[in-house]
Amino acid sequence: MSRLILVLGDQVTDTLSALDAADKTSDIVVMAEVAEEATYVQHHPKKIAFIFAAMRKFAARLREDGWDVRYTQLDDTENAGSIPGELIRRAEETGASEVIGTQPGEWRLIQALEDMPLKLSLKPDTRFVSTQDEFDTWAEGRKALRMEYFYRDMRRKTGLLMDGDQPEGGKWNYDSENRKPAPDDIAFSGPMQFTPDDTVQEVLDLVDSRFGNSFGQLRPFWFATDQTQARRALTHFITYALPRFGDFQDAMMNDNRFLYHALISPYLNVGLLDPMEICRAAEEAYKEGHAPLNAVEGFIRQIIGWREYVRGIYFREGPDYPRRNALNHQRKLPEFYWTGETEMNCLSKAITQTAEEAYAHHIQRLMVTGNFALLAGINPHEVHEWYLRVYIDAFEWVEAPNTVGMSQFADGGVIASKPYVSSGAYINRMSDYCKSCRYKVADKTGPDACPFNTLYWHFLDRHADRFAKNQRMNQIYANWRRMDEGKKATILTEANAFLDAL
Ligand code: FAD
Ligand code: DLZ
Ligand code: SF4
Repeated sequence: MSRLILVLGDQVTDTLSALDAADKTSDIVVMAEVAEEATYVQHHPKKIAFIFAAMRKFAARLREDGWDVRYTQLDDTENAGSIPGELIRRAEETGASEVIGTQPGEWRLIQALEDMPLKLSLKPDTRFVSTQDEFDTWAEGRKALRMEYFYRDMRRKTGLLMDGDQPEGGKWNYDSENRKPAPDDIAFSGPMQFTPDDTVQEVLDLVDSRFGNSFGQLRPFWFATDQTQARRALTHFITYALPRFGDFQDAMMNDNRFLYHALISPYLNVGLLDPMEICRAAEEAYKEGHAPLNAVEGFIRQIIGWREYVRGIYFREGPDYPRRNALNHQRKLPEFYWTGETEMNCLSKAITQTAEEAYAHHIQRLMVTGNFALLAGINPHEVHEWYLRVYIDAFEWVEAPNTVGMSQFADGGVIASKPYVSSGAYINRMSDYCKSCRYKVADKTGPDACPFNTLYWHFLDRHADRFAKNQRMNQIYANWRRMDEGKKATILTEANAFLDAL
């Protein structure tokens, strides 16, 4: 009897474990655009369009390859509205009683599939460098789960940038060379952009009519939506941007949204690109003398280090992870996260860009929107939902550890050894945002003072019980204690007034 092979919107990969386990001659592939996945949070329209287009093109490829694919479009009248609903409908239609899938990247969907009245077999997602067992074995018994040590194991496992059993160049990590401030101009013209073909146009019209009122702009839409395009985008990045990627990895600019970043996370996360394919291409660029070690090591670390590590954390920590709130932050997300209308130029730029591109790079996410939310004590679950909604690459397994853990410290330090907070000085050092801001980054108090400056001390003061004993924060707390009492009182009063007005 035939079985149903489930392929989800972020599983559009030929080598998917569910397809590997299937028999092309008798099994039936099920793919479905469903309201539940498109609305469990109100995704950015670009994200929905990207996923639907990639799904439609992948389904066409599977058909060409001889698979029987039952594909449901969002506006099909018989659409059951959810993945389990569609599987049940297809089971009735075909007489199949068993479903084979690849483990979804979200606890919510795993649970929903397990609750279905159909026999289910979920295969591990093999599109990662490490397995969950490997991660759990690494994590077992460790006092702190620091990414750096996991990353070294991944270097040893893959052999990437290894010289025998030693790291290439003698050091594991070249991050200290990757913190150059914003340059005057950028020689890279940005990621490769694709003109929407007929499939993409059709999806754009559908998304416009159904989700046109969600946060963010659908058009222009230029993302790659199939493997061939994604590979071209990768080659473009390796050729033109990778050599400078490291230098300006943390920089931010008013007039350049992408700097030397790859913009490959959406392609990687839905499976149009494979992590090892990307890392080997980057390593090759180093070996050929095309890109320096600091750039290539920094880039590879993001993929076999951070990306694999956050996935391990998500599945190790369990379904309650996105609800954690270790610092008991309860303030509502300010309205300007949806409009970009704030006089704080850094936030306005990062949010406006997010609305237009469904993309902001790591430091914009961590040290602008994330930093502000943490300093202001915004409820981390609201922050988590915001990130899950607004970015084209956002799937819970990767978004939640980055937001709840790394950015908001809401997991109490599972990921970060100290909170990622900074005053305006950091943003000023790494960007040109402050030059065109109504606030003065040099002012610590007063009507023109940068709000990050007062909020920074407010955060440290209100969480002194937790952080003052943290060795990595000793110096900062010593500075706070040494500060004149009158100045401290002014800072806290002004921060409170700002928060009250939010
Ligand atoms: P580059 O800077 O060019 O890096 C190359 C690749 O490395 C990325 O494509 C990505 O696959 C990987 N990578 C880099 N940093 C990380 C990281 N911290 N975790 C996992 N992978 C990483 N990334 C997502 O893919 N999805 C998310 O939903 C997401 N949410 C985030 C939320 C917050 C609060 C923060 C601080 C970071 C988040 N990140 C997320 C990580 C990172 O910001 C993005 O991966 C990166 O900006 C993607 O752009 P890029 O392809 O140009 O990356
Ligand atoms: C994100 C998303 C969206 C918007 N729509 C669909 C869809 O209609 N059908 C589908 O199979 N997958 C979709 N996805 C991706 C899923 O939400 C994703 O597989 C889970 O969140 C697990 O990562
Ligand atoms: Fe942001 Fe402060 Fe700089 Fe304005 S002055 S851009 S609010 S850091």
